[in-house]
Amino acid sequence: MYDLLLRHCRLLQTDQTIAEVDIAVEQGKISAIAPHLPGNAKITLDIHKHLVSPPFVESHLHLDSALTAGEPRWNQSGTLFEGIEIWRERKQNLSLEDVKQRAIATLKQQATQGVLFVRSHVDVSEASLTALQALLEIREAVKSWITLQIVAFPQDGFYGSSQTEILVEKALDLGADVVGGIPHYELTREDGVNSVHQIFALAQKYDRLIDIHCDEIDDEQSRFLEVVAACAIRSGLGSRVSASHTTAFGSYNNAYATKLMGFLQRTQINFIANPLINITLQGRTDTYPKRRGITRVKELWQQGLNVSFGHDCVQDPWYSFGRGNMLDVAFMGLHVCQMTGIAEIDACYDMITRNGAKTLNVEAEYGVEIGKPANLIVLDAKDRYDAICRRSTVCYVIAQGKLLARTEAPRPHWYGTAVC
Ligand code: 17E
Ligand code: FE2
Repeated sequence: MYDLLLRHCRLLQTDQTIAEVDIAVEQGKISAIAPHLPGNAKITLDIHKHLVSPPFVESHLHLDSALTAGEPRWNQSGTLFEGIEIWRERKQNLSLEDVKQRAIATLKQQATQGVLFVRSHVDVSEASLTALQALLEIREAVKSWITLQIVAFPQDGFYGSSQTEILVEKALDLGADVVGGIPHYELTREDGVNSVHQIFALAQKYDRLIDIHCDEIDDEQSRFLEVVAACAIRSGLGSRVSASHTTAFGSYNNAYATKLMGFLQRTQINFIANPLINITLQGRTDTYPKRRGITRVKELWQQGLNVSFGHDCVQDPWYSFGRGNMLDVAFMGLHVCQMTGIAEIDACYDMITRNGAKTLNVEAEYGVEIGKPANLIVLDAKDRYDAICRRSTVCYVIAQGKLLARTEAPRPHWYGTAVC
């Protein structure tokens, strides 16, 4: 007797082919997958040939600032830098309860829409480390249904104050999973370069992953990605390193970009693009033509580098919109990056699922395969293209073998007259 049996699934398998199968779950794990499984289960669901997929992976989010749009004021210029200033005001009156309540609301919203793995940056620029404490508690409180990774992120700069470097290290001591940074926002280029070296040293000392906000600016002279690449090559940390945003890469001249691409291929580092946010924040100093302000997603993907898409913001000082839906992210990503060929559309789906799992280093527990934890979602869709095209409803979310959320797909009733 199975704990849970899903009948008539269209399963997106690890090799990306789709198979019509039944899926059985026992003790939180996937115990059988076959075209027709005999036997009974405590709970049986008829999936009606809907798409069954591994869950969405949110590889880049800021949970500490989520759901604060308009507090204390609206971002009028729409720039990254005004966002940082507004957040600096807002974060002066954070409490544990305030952060926890907004973070949990955001995680529930995401999980309901099929996200079961999240990497969140948390600002560690304030001496109290309130936001970090809140997210450490939340990571523990949600672990039976969502895997949360926390990045120690010094929003005001690694050298933003004389204390910040120490605060980043303290955050790692307290249990942050990932070391973060923001080299393009340091006072000088030299500070930016030094911060990257320091981030790698801390990652090695504490045995943590690295995820750097890198070159999130339209300045074609912002070249910290090459520093990250050099450190990754020399340290051998490679796949444990992520470069987030890298929007300046979209503005580099092709001669430099081509050389850099060759170096990047030697690194195995992961790239995270945030299309909803960067199409909105970047290009603000341009008149016309106005840049798209996104990294070279298509070319990185064509070169075989691992790229994922993140949401980045849910209603915060940088971006007042966002409902935590990863299909919205993929939809914007394929527009902004012009990835409209069918293989490219499928790749954009991979960027919100398995590529993100690779970035988070959770591949061992990710994927709908026998023996793995039963984390999966059922979409009101036939395939990856259909899911993105219609931003399909995630009808069932199964987390660690248990039904976590159910949403009915909208079924409009037509009362107009028939046309023919
Ligand atoms: N902070 C930052 O430096 N960049 C961003 N895109 C957000 C916060 C959302
Ligand atoms: Fe970010």
